Amino acid sequence: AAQYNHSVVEKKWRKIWKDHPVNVNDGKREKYYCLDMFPYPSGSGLHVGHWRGYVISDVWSRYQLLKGHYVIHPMGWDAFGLPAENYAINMGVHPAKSTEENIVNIKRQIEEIAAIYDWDMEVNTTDPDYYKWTQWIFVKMFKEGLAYEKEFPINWCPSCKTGLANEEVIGGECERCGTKVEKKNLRQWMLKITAYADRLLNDLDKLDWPEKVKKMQSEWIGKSYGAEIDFKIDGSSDTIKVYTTRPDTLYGATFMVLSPEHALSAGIASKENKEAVDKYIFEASMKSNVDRMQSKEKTGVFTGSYAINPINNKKIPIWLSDYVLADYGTGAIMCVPAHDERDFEFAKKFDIPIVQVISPDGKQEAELEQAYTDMGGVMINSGDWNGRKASEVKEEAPHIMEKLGYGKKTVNYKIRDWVFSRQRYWGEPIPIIHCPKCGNVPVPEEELPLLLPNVEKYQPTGTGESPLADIHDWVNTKCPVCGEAAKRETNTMPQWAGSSWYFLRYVDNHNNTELVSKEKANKYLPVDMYIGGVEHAVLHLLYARFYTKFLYDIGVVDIEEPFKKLFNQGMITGKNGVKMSKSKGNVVSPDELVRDYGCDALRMYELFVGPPDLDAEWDDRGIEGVSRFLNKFWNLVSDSLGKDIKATDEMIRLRNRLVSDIDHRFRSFGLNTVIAGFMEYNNKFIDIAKKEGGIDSETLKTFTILLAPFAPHIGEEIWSLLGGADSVFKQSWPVYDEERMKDDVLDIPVQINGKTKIVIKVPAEITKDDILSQAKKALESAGKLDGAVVKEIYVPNKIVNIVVK
Ligand code: ANZ
Ligand code: ZN
Repeated sequence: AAQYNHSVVEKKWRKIWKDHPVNVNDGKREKYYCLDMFPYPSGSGLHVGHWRGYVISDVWSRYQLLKGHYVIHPMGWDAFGLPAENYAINMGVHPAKSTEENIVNIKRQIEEIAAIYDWDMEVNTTDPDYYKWTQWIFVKMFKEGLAYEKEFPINWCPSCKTGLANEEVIGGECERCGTKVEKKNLRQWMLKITAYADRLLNDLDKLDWPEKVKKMQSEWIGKSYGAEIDFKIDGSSDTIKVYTTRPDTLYGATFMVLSPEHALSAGIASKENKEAVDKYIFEASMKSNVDRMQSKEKTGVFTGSYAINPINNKKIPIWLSDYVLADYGTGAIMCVPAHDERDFEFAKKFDIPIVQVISPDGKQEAELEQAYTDMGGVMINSGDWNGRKASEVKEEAPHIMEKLGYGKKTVNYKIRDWVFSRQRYWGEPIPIIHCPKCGNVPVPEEELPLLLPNVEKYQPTGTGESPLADIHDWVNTKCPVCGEAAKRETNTMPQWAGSSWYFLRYVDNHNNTELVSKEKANKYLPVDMYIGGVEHAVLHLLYARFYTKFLYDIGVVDIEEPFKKLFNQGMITGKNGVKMSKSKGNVVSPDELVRDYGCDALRMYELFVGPPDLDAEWDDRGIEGVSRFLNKFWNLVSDSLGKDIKATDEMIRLRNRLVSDIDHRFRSFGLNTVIAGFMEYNNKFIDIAKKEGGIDSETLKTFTILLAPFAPHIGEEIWSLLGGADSVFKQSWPVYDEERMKDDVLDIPVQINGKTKIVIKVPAEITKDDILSQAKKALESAGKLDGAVVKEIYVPNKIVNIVVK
């Protein structure tokens, strides 16, 4: 038989699929929406690591197709934002031009994967027909009071010369370029994501997502219950409000700390302490939040002033320290060194009294070695709370304080409103006009999109204003309300704006009058399976949930959650687990592998390298094994063709087991084990074919359908060789018959010295050892075995004969 020629076969099927797509919406089949996280079109091209996620989603999509679904499997481009702009600046070309070129290039490379993307659904976030709706959402949020302006110190990347959202600062560094983030006071546009904090938290329960990702989101939202307590300042009419999660420890509050930015900090110092306090405030302003949280050694300064602990009227010193953050809680804390680690450290360093108020057994410890942070225990040194359980007092204390008029129960969140403006060129212009008379006025909806104007210089200015500020005839406009001279907002949106809702647009991407029609939204949403990297756990995935909820609230969609199921694929790494990247010089290009082994072999190898959710080290040599398997299966089919082999029981049994095994492994997303299964079963069939001259065509067809999602080209080719009608992808996913998976049962006569004594039932595939021991046991329990056994004979499938003396 002819050797398998992947390049001829793959070319042939690419052409046929182009003319006859395999995934068509006939209006009858149930939809299945399988979404990839869309890429930003960088100039550096795809490597084998990028392939993995796309192969996983394609294999899954084709599986759903064979299961009878109409599969929505779109692709598009997240093309605004810093990467595209930085690339453009480095290469000296306009971002619009480089983005367009990059899209052409990356699309060509993605097509090499042979995925069933529906290119009619393609979206591009930089296309005015698309960003019209990104701007429209902003205008709607503005009208609902969810987009607002605020001046405050934000995270500033001095290298990217732009402000960053909290989510974009990782370990104190810019998520994009790794530069240390600074603070800068800037006027910003904010989105009130905090208004959705509770819904974003509660609805996590509804999602079939990896627990790890849900946990990260819930910690990011960071809901906690506690109390706000007012402390009077001694000799002043001012009070300091603190937020605490441990109101039960109030008797142990032996000092207070304000954040250096607290409204009272600058004025609270006594004469003698003023200079030191001012110096401390200045130094703190130069540090980022993360630096402050992580700094090893506690720093601080005494203000010289005192507060009154409201529960026992004791005078306690007020300090400033940068371990208290300005923008969490109230920016001021009561310090209980006996029960909080940070406070303990601080008290030790500055020699402040430590009063234990909870102990495991109600007894005072001689001296605490470290803070006792356990919630369990009994109150001590706490007036009439003594002897009670701390957990009870914790619940009750806020109500007592409320009655006495110095505290109340509160809820707090870690999540902050979203800093939504960027001082960069390559983004959606924020559609707001600043009118001296009317204030901030949105661009009228019918005038959207507000086009990003062409500029000569798109490099960041570093002044805190975007390059758009220099285009005077664009900036100067008329107020849409009063008609007077007014100025356009010159900040642009962050990259996340376009990616927060793109999955809604795919299903109705040509709609000129609506973001998405209700009809299509209800038919095709939500996303059933979302596949992408785990690095988006709190950024994109949280923003997309927020946008979806907002669009639900204003009646655009009827879903409250965008992504039912989420799968995070592991990374492909170079040698020794190093991330594959151009800068590391360890990139493996798919091109030669496709040329030498074919697209099918590379697709399968991408999955065979390991469990899809774990990182896997790439080694080119492994692809040989997959390629060998494909050739062996090809040869098995070739050798069986035209022989009209009748299915034996053994073939039928193995076929049913194959279907069952593959289906179970598929369903649990064990894609690497599916491929291992193909290899095992193929070898078993090859052994049978040696005996029987080949394998029956129904079995081979079944195998081919199972294989096709992984190796679509060879799947189609073999399907047509086997005389299958239409495309292999128009078939249905095979089902198995539990009964026919079982071994046949045989009645075997058991003889002693040639005379039949009993008959036993055994499976057809029983081994010689097993049947002999079963036969002897059966004889014994029937009391028929006496004398010493001298010989044991098994004639397969026929008879057992035991010779005794
Ligand atoms: C007294 C106390 C006693 C506290 C104790 C803890 C243990 P979470 O759970 O993260 O919400 N805190 C409050 N505002 C702060 C700020 N702006 N910067 C730094 N720390 C702040 O943490 C709440 C606890 O963190 C609060 O409860 C407060 O310390 C501190 F045995 O108050 B606690
Ligand atoms: Zn006006």
